Parts: sequence; C-alpha cells; structure tokens
Amino acid sequence: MVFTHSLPLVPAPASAIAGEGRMPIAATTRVLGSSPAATQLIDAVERRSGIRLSPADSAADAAAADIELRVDPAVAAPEGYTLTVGDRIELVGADEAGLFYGVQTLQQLLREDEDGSWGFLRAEIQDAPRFARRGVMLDVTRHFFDVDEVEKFIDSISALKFNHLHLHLSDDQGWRIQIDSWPLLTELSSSTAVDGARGGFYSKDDYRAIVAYAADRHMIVIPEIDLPGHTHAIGVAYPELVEAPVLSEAFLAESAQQGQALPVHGESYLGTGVGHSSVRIHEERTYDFVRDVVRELAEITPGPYIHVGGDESLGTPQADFDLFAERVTAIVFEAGKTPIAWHEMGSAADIAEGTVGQYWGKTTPEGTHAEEAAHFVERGGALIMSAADVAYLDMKYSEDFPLGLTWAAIIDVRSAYEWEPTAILDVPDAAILGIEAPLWAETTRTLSDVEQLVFPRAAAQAEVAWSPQEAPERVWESFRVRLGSLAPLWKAEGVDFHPADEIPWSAR
Ligand code: TNX
Repeated sequence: MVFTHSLPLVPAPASAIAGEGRMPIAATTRVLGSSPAATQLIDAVERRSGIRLSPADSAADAAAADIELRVDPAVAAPEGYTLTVGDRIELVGADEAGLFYGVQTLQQLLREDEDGSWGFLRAEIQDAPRFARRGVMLDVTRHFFDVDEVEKFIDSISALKFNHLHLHLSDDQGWRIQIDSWPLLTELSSSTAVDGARGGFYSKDDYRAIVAYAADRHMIVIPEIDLPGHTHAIGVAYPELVEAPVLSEAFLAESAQQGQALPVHGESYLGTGVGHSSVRIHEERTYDFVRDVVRELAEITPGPYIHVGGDESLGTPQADFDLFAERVTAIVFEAGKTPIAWHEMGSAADIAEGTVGQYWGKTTPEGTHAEEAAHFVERGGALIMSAADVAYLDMKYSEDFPLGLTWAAIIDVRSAYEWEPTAILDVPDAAILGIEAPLWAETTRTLSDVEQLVFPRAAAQAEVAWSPQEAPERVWESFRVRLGSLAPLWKAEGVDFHPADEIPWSAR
C-alpha cells in the first residue's frame, strides 16, 4: 500500500501515488463515456469551476478524448475503480458505482490555481471499499425534511462514498409515509413535529423520487418503521393499535426538566421523551397493520431491507417485546425483504433467522447490549455498527455547541474518527457488514442544522467505512489535513459544515 499526504482525498483510497503538478482543464477538454457518471462529472466540474467540459460523442472525438470513463469488472472489487490523472485521465470503474466513486475522487482532486485556472492534481489511484455497507441515517420524524432537502443530503453524503440511506419514517412525534390501506396515518398523524414545528410526509411518489435520486448516486434507501415502541403517532390515527403511555419516573423527571407536556393517548405528542409508547402486542389487528405497512413499503422499496426499529421499548414487558420481535421479523421476510432491527430485538430467542442487527450501544458495551447484538449473528444474521459514543451524528461536538444532544458522549471530530467497528463485539469480523452514522433530529429544525452536525463528522465515518484498516494514511494527523482540504468543495456545493477548530481548513 502506497500513500502520500499530498493527495487531498477523504476517504483515503486503498492505494494512491501523487504525481507532479496538475492536468489543466478548459471548456475544450473532452470527456468520453456513455455512463451517467460522465454527465455527473461534467455537471460537478461546472458547479465548482464554471467550466463546462465537452462530451466527446463521435468516434473521431473519442480517439482524442482527454478524460475517458469506462467500466471493466476486472480492474477492482465491486464499487472499486482505477484512476490515472496524467496528461489525460483514465477512470475505469469495476461497475457503475465504481465509476461514480471515481468521479467523487476526481472532484476532490479538482483545484483552482493562483491565476484562477483549474486542473486535476495528477495521481495514480487504485481504490475499493473496505466495507460493503456504508450508511447514514436521517430522522425525518422529530423534524421533517422535504424531498429537495433529502436530495441535497443525498448529494453531500454520496460524495463521501456512502451507499445506504436509512430513513427513520415513524416515531412518537409523527408518521411520514403514505400508506394507502391505513390512510389516517398521514391524514391525522403527519402534520406534527417536535415542539410544534412543521410536520409533513412523503407521498408514495415523493418516496419513489427519493429512492430514484439515491439510486442515481448508488445509494440504497432503507425505510424504517419503528416498532413496537416509538409508536405514539400511530395511536393518534388509530388509538386501538396503541397502549396508553407508560410514564416512568425517569420519563416524568425528564419531561418536567424540559418543560414538555406529557403524552396523552390518542393526542399528538410534541416532546422528545422516549420509551413511553407501544403497539398492542396481543391484538391480531396490530399484525394486520404491520403486514399492510410492510407490504406497501416493500412495493415501493427496491432495496433489500426494511428496518422495523425495536429500540427503547421501555414500557413493554420483555416477553411481549420478544414475541413481537419474532413476529415482526418473520413478517418482513414473508414480504420478500430482509429485516433490520436495533440491537434490542436480539433479546428474542427466535428472532427470524438472517435478521440484521444494528448495534447502537457504546464502544465499551453496557448491560445486555453485546449479547443482544451477538444473537443476530447466532441466528445467521449480521451486524451494522452505529456505536453511539463515536458514530452518532446528533451528539454535540463540544459542551457549548448549540445543536445536538449529549447522552452518549461529546464527540469531537477526532473521536468520531478513531474507532474500529470490528473491535467492539465478540463476533467474527465477517459478521460486521459495515457501519451507519445516525442523525437524530430532536434539535435540528433545518437542513442547515443537520449539515452542521453531519459535516465534517460524516467524513470521519466515511473513512472508517471505506479506507483500509491498516494504512499509513489511516491516522488522525493525515486525516485532519485531508479533511481540511474539503472546505472549498463543501463551500462550492453549499454544504453548511461546522468549521471545527481541530481541522486546518484550507481556503482553496
Ligand atoms: C436514542 S438510538 C434513540 C432515538 C433518539 C436518540 C437521540 C436509538 C435507536 N433510539 O429515539 O432520537 O437516542 O440521540
């Protein structure tokens, strides 16, 4: 593995050698390639530099193309690519995703000279991801983000080579997806959000638009309906499906401290307390509901997964919770999808075989979290790592940061970077599919708020997920310099990143 600090790339490629100088570009620079990535490159370069490269579409042009993009499965593992920037550029993707990631790398190599001219830093790169699963979660329930905002978010995270977007579509404060067989969900339970903020929901066409937009950027959408807890909003539409709120001492104390009204069965809840709600586990109608929702979601979700939640069902008796976990994971398989669940569902002995668990405990597991997570593997499933004290994007950067929460940790950029997903649980490395960094939206009222929490820490998670574990570049001192070099790109793309003072942000 050869690395050099002089290439401003995040996540660090598997192998890269910096060349001398730059390959200059102009409007006459010709781009050859029939893949959508060729157009994505032309558009991205124009957004950044104002220069619109020319597509080379005739055979005569082709011979003289300055930038050539093609697919050849032999060059790298899936999603990988090779890239040579010399006097011309040759980008070869192992597949279309690989080409797309090569284009993202090229965008990071694009630099403006002192004299205002533009060029690509010369380099020789061979790249492919460490983990196949590289995800970010966006909570659209506590605050709602509309289709345009989600699309902008997809642009900025796919540029870091993330390939899964998990949408948290239901929670106590609101229901966010059209379900034709249970129309009151959106009619009665979608208009609310935390603290009286505007709500909203995605029609099926909205959702299909998000899925298609993500697919064009090689991201799979994972829809989550959180069950059996985090379901107060379901009870606003269909009170018969949901138990009366269970108000623990801790819940009452937290609500009083926050000055938040307590949840009332069948009425909208605008606070941020967790753990008080549960669907009725011994009512068959609950499973009719779950089956319908899962079926309708499966119909509009081309990706292989449906996430069924399972976190923080604090008022649900354990035996009931386990029964529900077993039934809901089986229902998802019956609908032709693979269930994903937060690690708590691993408490159920007979959770459906092959269910994927999402670990959100800490880097040093507490209580029964590690056992619950390991049970998914014992049942032939696998794990996604979202360790809350390093990978949660909604934690504050520092005590005084205006946005975010603190319950898991204060997470500065360095702590977000320095963790190893295979070192937390006692399971085989092969059982770790990869990582996901969740953004919970209790405190983020706008997309700009979201971006300040997500950037730059999502870049740290991107490197944990993509780059080789053992590599000279895979160290904080290298990362912080490379990360700083993304500032001009983010500014050009209008990404409202937090300029953390740990990072030497570069001006051009
Ligand atoms: C815990 S982590 C939750 C969410 C909250 C989040 C806030 C998890 C699976 N559940 O309901 O939004 O903490 O950080």
